[in-house]
Amino acid sequence: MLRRQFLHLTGLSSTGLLLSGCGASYLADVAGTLTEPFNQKIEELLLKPQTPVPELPISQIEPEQLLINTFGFTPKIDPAKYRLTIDGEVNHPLQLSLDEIYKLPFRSMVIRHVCVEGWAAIVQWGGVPLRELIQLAQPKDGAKYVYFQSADRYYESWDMTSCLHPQTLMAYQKNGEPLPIDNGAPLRLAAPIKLGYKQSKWVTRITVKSQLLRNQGYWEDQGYEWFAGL
Ligand SMILES: Nc1nc2c(c(=O)[nH]1)N[C@H]1C(S)=C(S)[C@@H](COP(=O)(O)O)O[C@H]1N2
Ligand SMILES: [Mo]
Repeated sequence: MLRRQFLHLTGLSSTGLLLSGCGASYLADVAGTLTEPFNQKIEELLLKPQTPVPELPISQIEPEQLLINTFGFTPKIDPAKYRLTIDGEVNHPLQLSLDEIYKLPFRSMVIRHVCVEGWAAIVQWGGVPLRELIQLAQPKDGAKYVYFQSADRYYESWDMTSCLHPQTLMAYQKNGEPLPIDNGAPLRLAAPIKLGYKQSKWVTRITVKSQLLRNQGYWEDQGYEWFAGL
């Protein structure tokens, strides 16, 4: 496909999605597939600098604009008993407590959260970059996708490249405070490179996979775009 046509499709996909929900998902899927450099090894991906999204000043945070968007129930998680499982196509499957997660490298960022339902909010998220967790588990060659299971039975899957992006966080802080339960405590995905529905709250399990099969995501399985890049 010509680059011009491709850019046209990409442009269509994001505006179309914002205006009409799942209406443009077919075109978006085509564009998404073309942008995924899936044939690279993890080590190459980790070394390759990915373009960061410009971050915003703290003064621009919009605490009232971030609407709670929870489609099922709000799970009650005991922080002392909580464990994050990382498994699948990895050499070192692991389980981490919150205290162990809090000791890992910390990053915070002020970015725009964009929900497909037509609202957006500037938020500060703080937490551990997902790439740190994935590196700890040591994915095998051919690991291209990552599945996220949440305590409310929400589920998602991402491409590995987006998971290794430096601004993809497993967040435990919002606007400089401990993450509220409604926003996904103790641990949620937060990234400026994907639409809101990709950013799972209450994540309990991260599973690395070589193939993208069924159960791609709670909204994706109802017709929404899988890549959902911003
Ligand atoms: N587990 C879980 N994660 C979820 C959702 C959900 O219902 N359950 N909603 C998604 C949607 S559509 C959006 S826009 C954001 C909203 O995050 P917030 O409620 O912290 O504003 O969470 C996403 N992650
Ligand atoms: Mo959303």
